[in-house]
Amino acid sequence: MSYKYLDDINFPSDLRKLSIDKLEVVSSELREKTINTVAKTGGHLGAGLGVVELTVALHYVFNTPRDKLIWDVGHQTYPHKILTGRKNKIESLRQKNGLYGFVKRSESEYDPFGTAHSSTSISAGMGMKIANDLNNDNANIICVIGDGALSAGMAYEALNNVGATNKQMIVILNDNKMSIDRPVGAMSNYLAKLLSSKQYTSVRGLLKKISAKFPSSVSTTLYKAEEYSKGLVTGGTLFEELGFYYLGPIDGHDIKTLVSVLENLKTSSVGKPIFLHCITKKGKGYEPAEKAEDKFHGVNKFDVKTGQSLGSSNKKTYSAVFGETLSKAAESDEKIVAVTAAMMSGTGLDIFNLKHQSRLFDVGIAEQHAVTMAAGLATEGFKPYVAIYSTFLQRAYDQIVHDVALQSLPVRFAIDRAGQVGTDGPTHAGSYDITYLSTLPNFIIMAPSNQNELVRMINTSLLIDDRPSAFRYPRGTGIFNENDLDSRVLEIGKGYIVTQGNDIAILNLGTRMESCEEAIKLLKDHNIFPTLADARFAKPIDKDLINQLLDNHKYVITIEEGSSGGFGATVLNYIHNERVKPTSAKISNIFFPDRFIDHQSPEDQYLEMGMDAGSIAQKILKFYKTNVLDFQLFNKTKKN
Ligand SMILES: Cc1ncc(C[n+]2csc(CCOP(=O)(O)OP(=O)(O)O)c2C)c(N)n1
Repeated sequence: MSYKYLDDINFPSDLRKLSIDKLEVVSSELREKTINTVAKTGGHLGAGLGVVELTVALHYVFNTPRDKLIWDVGHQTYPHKILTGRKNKIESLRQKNGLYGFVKRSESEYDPFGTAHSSTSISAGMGMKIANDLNNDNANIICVIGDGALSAGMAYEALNNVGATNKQMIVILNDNKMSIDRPVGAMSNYLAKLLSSKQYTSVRGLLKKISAKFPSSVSTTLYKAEEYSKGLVTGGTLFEELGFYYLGPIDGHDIKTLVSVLENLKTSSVGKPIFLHCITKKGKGYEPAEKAEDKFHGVNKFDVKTGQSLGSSNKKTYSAVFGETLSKAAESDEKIVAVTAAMMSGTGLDIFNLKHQSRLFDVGIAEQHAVTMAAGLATEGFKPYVAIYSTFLQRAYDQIVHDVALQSLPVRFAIDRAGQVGTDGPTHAGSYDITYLSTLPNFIIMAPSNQNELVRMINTSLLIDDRPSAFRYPRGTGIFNENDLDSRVLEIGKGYIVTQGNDIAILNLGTRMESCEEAIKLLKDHNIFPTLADARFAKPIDKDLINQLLDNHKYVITIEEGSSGGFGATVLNYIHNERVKPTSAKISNIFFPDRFIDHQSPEDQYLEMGMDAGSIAQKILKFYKTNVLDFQLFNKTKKN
């Protein structure tokens, strides 16, 4: 596909050579390129389409990369990547060894701050602004944050700090009235009110209002730019009260307006932070996205003509099993309540919401608040289920420690996206929850090895009434045997032996179970028959089971989908510090390596980490070789 202007634009410097009247066409070409790319790669589409004009205008007006453009979340940056030296690699987006789906410093000098978790942009920008001031550097700092991301506490901490200074940095609110699901909260209501506000005024009225406040250079140019001033509100907004110069709302798809406003902001000195309110449309310019409920927030590969998704699986996801099971349990237990931090559909709680809307609480992107709010609910005898992705739960660690664990409150954590998550990469990997929860007194931590087990763990958590509990499960689908549904609760801290073998035992926690079973099949050919056990609990660990494995095997391997310091470490801690009886068994632990794993398919990630079936089998074979357990047996099988 060839593009009239985009073909010659590789960097913003190429864009800046064009006259302003070409930018509309550039924007539509950029939009088309973005759609065609995501149709092939899958990924985040709606957010990027909503900021096409803003992206063009920002790179046109500001001297990036010297001026620092900091995107919040970073899922909207595909158009930005195309304009900043990555056009020819854009179809490698989210693929192995390809471009990252969010912002990554090492990828480009146009990416001054890495991101994927939301609401960090203003804080990072403030840090850069302070550094610039200390260095006598007058580069501009521009942070672009969405209305969804503005629901997080961290954004308010930053606004509170920045607004009290005279630092002239620019915060652009990309207000598309969407988070992943519908946005929630008082700020969202406030922004809507602002938009429909009676404070809209004519250019003359506007000028009168602002001339007193703005230095003359801004007001004069504002006066000239009549087209963008129509919807401008000044004075009296919350953002002004916080110490910002508030400008807006303006149409974030009107490229000429955007360019003139940004030019003004670049050249004028207002001696204060600036808050520019842009109204945009998520999915803009692509009908299937505009019409879709989620505005094509995150999509699989799709057919550009129809917008139809290609290759999505019909198999049940772990999230859906969670949503269904909790919803069913809530039918007979009115104390069950569910909390999500802006991830209702992602966590499967949309299923719960269908039947129990009054007991579902979406707090916005506010993981910390979600956890402490759940703690409050628990004090009043409710059974709160906080469903948060492992990676986002990291935000709420102090709340977990101080508000939940320390008070031993029975908050139930449904930890989704545990383990590697594939193409979303290291910013989204659920690597640390076993580790950071295992060290907390009072916690019960479970990890199902399949979806049937997840059902049992949810049912078990219902009865854990005197302390916090968590169950963690991966992204995507898994083994679900509807005919074998067992809703019985589990005995706390008890695992079980899945297959009894000899010499070697694998003690598995979580959904590596499938790979372990596969490894055992591979080892059969070598006449090696390991025992396989399902630990079920990362805390409390099953000491009897561990003793049994140590006493009856020469080699015990633990395996878990998480970082060091997790389940394996707890087992070792028990063996070294608590178990009285010495053991001659060799013990090793398989867990995530001490590095971040790049985005690629989950299969490739587990292969890279040596956690796939072949690698597990190899590890066991190596043990046979190096430890000469039964050398003859090994040699014999090798010859065969
Ligand atoms: C701390 C954190 N929690 C949850 C998410 C998941 N998430 C990704 S984008 C998004 C919505 C962001 O909404 P907004 O900022 O308005 O951007 P839009 O997609 O509407 O452009 C959410 C909740 C995240 N990235 N970070």
